Amino acid sequence: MHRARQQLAKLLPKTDVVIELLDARLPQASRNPLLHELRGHRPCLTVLSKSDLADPEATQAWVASLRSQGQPTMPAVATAPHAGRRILQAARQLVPPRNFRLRPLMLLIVGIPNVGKSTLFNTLVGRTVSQAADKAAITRAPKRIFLDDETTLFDTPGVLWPKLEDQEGALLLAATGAIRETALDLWTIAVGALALLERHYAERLRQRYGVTCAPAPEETLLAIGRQRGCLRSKGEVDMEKTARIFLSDLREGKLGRISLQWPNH
Ligand SMILES: Nc1nc2c(ncn2[C@@H]2O[C@H](COP(=O)(O)OP(=O)(O)OP(=O)(O)O)[C@@H](O)[C@H]2O)c(=O)[nH]1
Ligand SMILES: [Mg+2]
Repeated sequence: MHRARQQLAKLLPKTDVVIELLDARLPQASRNPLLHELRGHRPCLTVLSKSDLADPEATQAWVASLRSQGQPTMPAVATAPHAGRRILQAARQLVPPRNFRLRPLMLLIVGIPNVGKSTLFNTLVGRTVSQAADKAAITRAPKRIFLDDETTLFDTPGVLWPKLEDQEGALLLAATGAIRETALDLWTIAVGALALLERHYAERLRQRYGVTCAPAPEETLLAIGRQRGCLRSKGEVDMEKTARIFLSDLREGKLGRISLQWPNH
């Protein structure tokens, strides 16, 4: 991570526009304060990525909230071809006009691990040039491509910040796969995510797992384990297996479009 930070610090002085990807399901937890510091006053376009997995109502509220703070923001599905054109257009508008043939516009895609940077990079380029996969820390070094005579685009490795002090934030990052699972206990991640889901999506949980939310999320998760037949030989719930099933369902959108953070909550 330290290396990734140094690589970014090297590229930023030449950058015209930073395209910062936030996970639309958790825009606050996926915003890296370090990136904010590094980019200084450079123009920045915030892209709420994976918006196809997020609750449309929450995404709309986030876009309005961030824009009202003066931050150019748009939602995107990185895999959709039209997403690329809209993002490029919006980024170009943030730079005063100049002869871009003499000094091409330099765009830098940044964000935490697994947020969809390389997927967006490939969409903007129109073919797969950067490896993308559902695992943190896939991109290891910046990748440059000349989009046309007037535009240079960089994909960069995901950057997290050294101290994840906000416990809830760290948990959300683990639940969506930005932090590798070894960093936090699977059961703890699943219980924490479930506790948040119960606030807005109790009905979805009932529909998918046939459980009603118990007073404690641990109990609800144990009930999910029982319903799914995740049992050990003595009839005890296999906690790790249950947590894995629940987290995969969440990550793959099997619980429907869900947001884990809302503005002003
Ligand atoms: N549903 C959905 N999945 C997406 C979207 N964008 C990216 N993904 C998926 O998210 C996973 C991570 O994507 P990457 O593009 O590799 O993420 P990254 O930010 O480059 O990750 P690192 O290089 O590890 O920092 C992949 O499985 C992508 O298919 C999106 O808009 N919607
Ligand atoms: Mg990548």
